[in-house]
Amino acid sequence: MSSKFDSNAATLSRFVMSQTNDHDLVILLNALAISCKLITSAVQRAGVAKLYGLAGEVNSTGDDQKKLDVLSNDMMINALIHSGVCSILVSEENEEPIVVPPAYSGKFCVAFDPLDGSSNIDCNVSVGTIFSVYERKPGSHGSVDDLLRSGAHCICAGYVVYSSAVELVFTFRGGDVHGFCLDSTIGEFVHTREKMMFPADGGKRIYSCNEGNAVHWDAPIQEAVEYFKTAEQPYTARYVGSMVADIHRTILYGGIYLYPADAKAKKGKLRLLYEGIPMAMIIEQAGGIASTGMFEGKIQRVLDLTPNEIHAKCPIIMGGKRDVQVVYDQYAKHGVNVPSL
Ligand code: AHM
Ligand code: MG
Repeated sequence: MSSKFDSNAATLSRFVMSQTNDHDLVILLNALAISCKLITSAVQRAGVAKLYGLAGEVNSTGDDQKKLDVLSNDMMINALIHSGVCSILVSEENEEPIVVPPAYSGKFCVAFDPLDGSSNIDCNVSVGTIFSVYERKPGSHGSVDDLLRSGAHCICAGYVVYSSAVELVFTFRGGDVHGFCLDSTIGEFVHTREKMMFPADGGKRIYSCNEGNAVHWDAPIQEAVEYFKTAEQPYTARYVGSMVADIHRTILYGGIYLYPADAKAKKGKLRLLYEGIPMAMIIEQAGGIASTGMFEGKIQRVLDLTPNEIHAKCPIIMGGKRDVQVVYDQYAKHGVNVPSL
């Protein structure tokens, strides 16, 4: 008999426990989920709680920090420290790594952007949280070296999109991508999407980028975007300006998301540890392509990059094979060696 009450709720914790025997990993994902529930509450109550606007600080990358950025960051740091399973945390909002006091220290190292899409906070447009998890190297007590490793070392990555619904998407290294919606009536993330994959036929023809930067792009990127607009089956443009929302739509509907390097930002805008690696792992495990486009003389896979510092940046070209191929074709026309997809 159908009922609005579920007597067998497939919660996130239950799912994680079914996937791993590592109890510390279960505790870690629980702490991440709790932080995201706290952030949900802050985002949803931002107006009444007077949380719009600037905090008066500038973050590690030189961006103005919003009050919600600071609060979300504190929520994540506190939850992760007290989980007892982390030794080092790096956040987009902190210049320096956060070393967990010995009394709480554990084996995981976590990188996160607590509230991605800051420019959208004050007008209630979707924002998100992004995280990636690493294990300490053998013998290490937890240092930035444990995080300054290629994406191949990332053991788990996820994001949460705070939107008309709140959805957490995550994957373990080498595994499927799963989605969980926050059911506010029980305060739990519930398993709603099994094995998320890019649409097999490429899906909707959507390109997503900040075209305000077009004059600074290299010729192949300009030509690819021109192709998207003039192709026999033209693409449509969608750009939220919150990476989490744009990537979530790209996985579900198809298309391509670009934040390329350009003449004024040679490494692009997005951060490798907080945005590039976690999103690349999710995109690839959902059947998509996560490329840098032209970066430091060649086209690279984001997951092959090794950050040289915790706030290192990287260009991003992520999407379905059909659409990333369009970008590669333009590079090939300019004589660049492109990987085969
Ligand atoms: P943030 O972490 O400071 O919010 O910056 C990251 C955001 C991404 O979510 C988004 O894709 C991009 O910056 C948008 O940048 P722009 O405003 O230059 O288009
Ligand atoms: Mg941010």
